[in-house]
Amino acid sequence: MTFSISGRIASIAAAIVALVSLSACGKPASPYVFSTVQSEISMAGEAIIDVRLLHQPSGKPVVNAVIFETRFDMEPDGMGGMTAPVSAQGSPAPGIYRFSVAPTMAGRWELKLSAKVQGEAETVSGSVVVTAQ
Ligand SMILES: [Cu+2]
Repeated sequence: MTFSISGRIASIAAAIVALVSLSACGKPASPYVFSTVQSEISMAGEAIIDVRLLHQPSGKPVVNAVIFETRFDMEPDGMGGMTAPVSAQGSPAPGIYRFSVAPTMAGRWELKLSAKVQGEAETVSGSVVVTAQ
């Protein structure tokens, strides 16, 4: 056996570098991007959030996505535990998904979404941030 100490240190160092770069990369970025049509909503009465879902590589709107999970909370302002009702209102235009929300406090709210997209095995997740005032 002729393992040298420096050789073993080098291989341990290489393993650490591999681990660090693996965690830095994490999950590959999703090609699907959620964005808001307007980022400010009113506290007076019912507020509507229109969310655009885009397949970024092709630049095409994603139609017929099935959004099956939503959460509306104040995480952007450090209040992830403060939630408010959200209900899906269908798709008023291709690639646009409408939600009605009822924010209970002025500030930044995050609408978190999970969707099934045609031809995509994995669930597509994302969020948009709006300011209630
Ligand atoms: Cu709050």
